[in-house]
Amino acid sequence: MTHPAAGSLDDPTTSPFDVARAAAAQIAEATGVDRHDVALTLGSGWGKAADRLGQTVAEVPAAEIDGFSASGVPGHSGTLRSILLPNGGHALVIGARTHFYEDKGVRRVVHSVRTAAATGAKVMVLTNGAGGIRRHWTPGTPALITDHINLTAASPLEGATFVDLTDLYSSRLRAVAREVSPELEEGVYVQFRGPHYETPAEVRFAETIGGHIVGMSTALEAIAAREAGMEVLGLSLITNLAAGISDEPLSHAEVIAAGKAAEEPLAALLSSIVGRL
Ligand code: 8IG
Repeated sequence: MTHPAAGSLDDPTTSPFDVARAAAAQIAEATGVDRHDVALTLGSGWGKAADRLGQTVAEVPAAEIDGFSASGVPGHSGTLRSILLPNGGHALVIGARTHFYEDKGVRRVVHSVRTAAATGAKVMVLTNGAGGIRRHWTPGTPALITDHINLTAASPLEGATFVDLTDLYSSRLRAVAREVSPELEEGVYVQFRGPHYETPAEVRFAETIGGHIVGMSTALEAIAAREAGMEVLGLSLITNLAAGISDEPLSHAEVIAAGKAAEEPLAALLSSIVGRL
């Protein structure tokens, strides 16, 4: 079966939801799985969790699916995987994230989330590697996102689309995560545009306005997930203390190393959570 081209995300007269529907149809065809129940975007440090979730049914290079582009960040796999969960459900694992700082447009940033919704997913699990503001957080600490502050000055919503963001990071799903890991840290995620890390002054600002975690990805995706009617679970891996919180300068190598070291416990945490969704 072939699917009609839905048009380009770069064309403002094309509906991004039509492109997402076309992408979902392509995923169904490529994986043989008609509907997915839950979708997960795996950020830095979270990649290994995919292997723990269940049995991989199919893996597709994201670049073969409408609207996706090859990953621009080392440490992101660039594939979409369909996994059969032990409970019989189907998980779509998104290892390809487009960041706002890539300047490909916010439609591309949230295309994976809209596509996940179009595959039928009712729960969107968003994970990331991020900087930590709380002083007791050491690199490798996972944290539950309780809310966010979006400092990108952008929105994935187009036109007069007024979407309520109360309880965006679902209290039901947070309770599930805390059942699995009662001591799980938590905090408010502040999204900056990046790709530079913050200055120490910007980190003090983020703390003053109520933030605990600084990152470059998840807030815009969460908004699109809510618009699409999905329940959102957000998890950060604190790979580094935010700039100025410690005396250490930040390095991408440090971020990758902290992610690698945390892979095993994160995989165990995430698979336990997904098993209870
Ligand atoms: I990994 O310290 C990672 N991502 N904004 N700040 C921001 N994003 C990040 C950081 C950080 N670490």
